[in-house]
Amino acid sequence: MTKYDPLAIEAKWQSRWTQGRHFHVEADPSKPRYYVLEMFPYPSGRIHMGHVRVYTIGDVVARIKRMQGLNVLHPMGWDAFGLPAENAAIKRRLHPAKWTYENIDNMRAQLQKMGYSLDWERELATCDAEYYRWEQLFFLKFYEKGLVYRKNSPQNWCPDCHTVLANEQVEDGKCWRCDSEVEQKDLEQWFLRITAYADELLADLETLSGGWPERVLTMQRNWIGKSVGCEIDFPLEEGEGAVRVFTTRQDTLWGATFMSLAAEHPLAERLIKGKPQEGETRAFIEKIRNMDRIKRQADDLEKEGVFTGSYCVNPVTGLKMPIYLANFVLMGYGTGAVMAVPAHDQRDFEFAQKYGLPLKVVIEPRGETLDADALTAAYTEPGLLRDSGDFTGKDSGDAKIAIADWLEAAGKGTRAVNYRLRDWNVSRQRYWGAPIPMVYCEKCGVVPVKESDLPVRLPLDIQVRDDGRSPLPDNAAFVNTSCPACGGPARRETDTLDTFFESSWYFLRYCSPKDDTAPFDPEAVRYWSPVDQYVGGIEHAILHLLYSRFFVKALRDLGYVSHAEPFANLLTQGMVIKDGAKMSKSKGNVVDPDEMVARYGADTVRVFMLFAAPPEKDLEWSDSGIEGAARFLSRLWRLVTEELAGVVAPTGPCLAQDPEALSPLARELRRREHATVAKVAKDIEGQFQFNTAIAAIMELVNFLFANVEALRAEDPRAVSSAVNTLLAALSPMAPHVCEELWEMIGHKTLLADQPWPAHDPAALATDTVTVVVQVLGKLRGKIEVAADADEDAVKQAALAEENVARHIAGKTVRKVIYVPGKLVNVVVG
Ligand code: ANZ
Ligand code: ZN
Repeated sequence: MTKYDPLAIEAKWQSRWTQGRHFHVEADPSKPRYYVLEMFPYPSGRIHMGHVRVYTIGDVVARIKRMQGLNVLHPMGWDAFGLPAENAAIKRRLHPAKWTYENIDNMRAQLQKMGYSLDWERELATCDAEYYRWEQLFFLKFYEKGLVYRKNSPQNWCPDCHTVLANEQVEDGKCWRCDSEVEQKDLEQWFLRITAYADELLADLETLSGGWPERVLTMQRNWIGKSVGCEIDFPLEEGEGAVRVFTTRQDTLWGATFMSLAAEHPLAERLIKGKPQEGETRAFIEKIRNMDRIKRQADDLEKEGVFTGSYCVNPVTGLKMPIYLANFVLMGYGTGAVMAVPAHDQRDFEFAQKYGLPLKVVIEPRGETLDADALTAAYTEPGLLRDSGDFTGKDSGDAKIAIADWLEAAGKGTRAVNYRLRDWNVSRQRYWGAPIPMVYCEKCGVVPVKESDLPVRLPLDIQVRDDGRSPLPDNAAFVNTSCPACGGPARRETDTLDTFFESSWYFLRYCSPKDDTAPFDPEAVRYWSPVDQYVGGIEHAILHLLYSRFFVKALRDLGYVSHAEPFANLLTQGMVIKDGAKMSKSKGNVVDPDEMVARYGADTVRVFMLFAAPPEKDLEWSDSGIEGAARFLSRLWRLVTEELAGVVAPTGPCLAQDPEALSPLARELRRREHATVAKVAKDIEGQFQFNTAIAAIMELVNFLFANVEALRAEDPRAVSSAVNTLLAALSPMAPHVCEELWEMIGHKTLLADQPWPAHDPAALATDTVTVVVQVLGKLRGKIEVAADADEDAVKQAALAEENVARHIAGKTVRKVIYVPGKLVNVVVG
């Protein structure tokens, strides 16, 4: 008997798998494929338990699919650009490149120790020019197509990170990375026109339903935020022109009593000029401009505004409406103007209360009368229209449609759709990113770099600055270039691309990662795409997933790919927590994977992670839990190498055995063996219930232990089959120990190459009944069938019975009659 020595075993199998290029795959259209991908890690320095969890989940899926005969792509790489590298570099006085590549080496070694069945030959790092040159090409192609443009606009600016942030990267007015208060700053920036795809990004969420968590679909829907309504003109009281509003509630038009504009509204200047309150108004505009967008949108924002001194006219009631500037109206949404309906909109209600503006009720609950003076809050529910001209008495839902029709016919307004989604600002004022391939020429203006001049390499001979500012603008060798159009002196763009640019297409690059003539081989992408199973954190539910979806659609329209959605199925795993909180250095509750692997072995860590919680739930780290997993694997080891030594032969899993020839105990073992395989496959497939799958395997181990003496004596073949099956079924979760035991019982081929055990459904039945078989009324045999076996299965078994078969040989079966649970009569002639 040898001792279970996980570290020795794991090193041995990891090197065999690598040497045999075991998990390397090639596209092969003659084979069905399966692409399983976990979100690639940021090379922060060390693998943490969160990584271990997500990569273990993906690995089990990869291994089981491989055993089920699919050609499985399971790659790994590094999301290697980004701020933390730069910040860490500043702190440690290291070059970001050195820091990043060293981290990659460390983390690769850590991942390899986990025994993941990855095709390491496809490894990529997004900070390599061989990678980012292709996204520079995409940038140029997008530019040609009008999907990239440059714009000066107020941006979210993080003073500590010295860079702009996308809206998605601002959380509660704070930087998602460093928690600093975000400021507003006017800057020239590059944008990707993701809004051109708003409709398709929204519509195609339907096609993902079922494959993606409903929660993520809802978050994406809300983020895209489609609003359907009308644009309506309110003529100015003085002079030409009108204020155009966007409203989703045209049914409340008769109740609009004042107008609220964004402080940045282009009409503001004209409306306030020369009015007595001009000074006060200007001061207000200044104050609002400096507030950040996120705060202006918050529900609990104290509503504030100023009267411009000007009026407009309600186009249906003729009411003279004072025009205000209001802090909650944003210039970037709709038209930057809101027809205020204080009786039916809560923000307008609060505003009206504060500034003593009139309320007019135009919607009432059926059968009730609302008194404007008695309202304590806006009535925002549907109801019946009142005091609304020809539409009075109509249901508000119907009135929306009727009023939109009427406005269009009367030329007073048009139907309009608005999206909350904004174009994606991809400019970052940081060093460690992919250079944006554009130059500025004094003569020609903005000029794209020639495709043949790609990549624009990020210069590595730089000194990181202590204040975090990018060294690129001071790097003359990088900045000074010649204009691709006129050849005259020009300056390079020194902003770099948002790192979400890299992660928006890496899953395509994995299909042919070494291609140096194209971003990817279209044939390979066609074969492997879309990713069948994507696994990653819910924190990427909006950003990364939306950008990737957009990229695939944009690349499709450029002719690069032929599919429309990158990820067919998505699993969002929960966090790993300890003492009720997410593991983090600041909380001091970090458990280091390396330490755990050194103490227990990777198989134990894997089994614990999979067993402790279903994947979408948070996983609470527990020392007793990992001890339990370790005990289970030791028990399995002892069972095979000691208790059943000499009994188990390399028979293969789910051995075909005649149940009648087995003892009752062996028959029960056989039933459990088949039931375990069926359950493991079913629990993992689609459901990812690794915990119940492992529990089923544990039960089988317990049953073998409990009956070991009797089983040894009675039926070694049944025992062999059960143990072979057990190892095959557990191998996706605990691959090393299973390979080792598999080899020890005498197999010459790797377990990783075994087909998934095919269980016999008939073997699952708990009770069997004896059915007599007659041929032309004469008893010719008896068969044992499952009590709940279906008629066809029983008839087939009857015809196949040895003696019966002899009696019908050479004759034509005219009819087979089945009396359930009792008798089969075969009529021949
Ligand atoms: C009149 C009205 C009456 C409105 C009512 C609502 C309720 P969503 O669904 O988010 O698209 N709005 C329009 N542009 C705005 C802007 N730039 N800043 C702030 N608010 C703006 O919301 C559409 C509603 O938000 C519009 O419909 C408008 O107010 C307001 F009983 O118009 B509503
Ligand atoms: Zn030029």
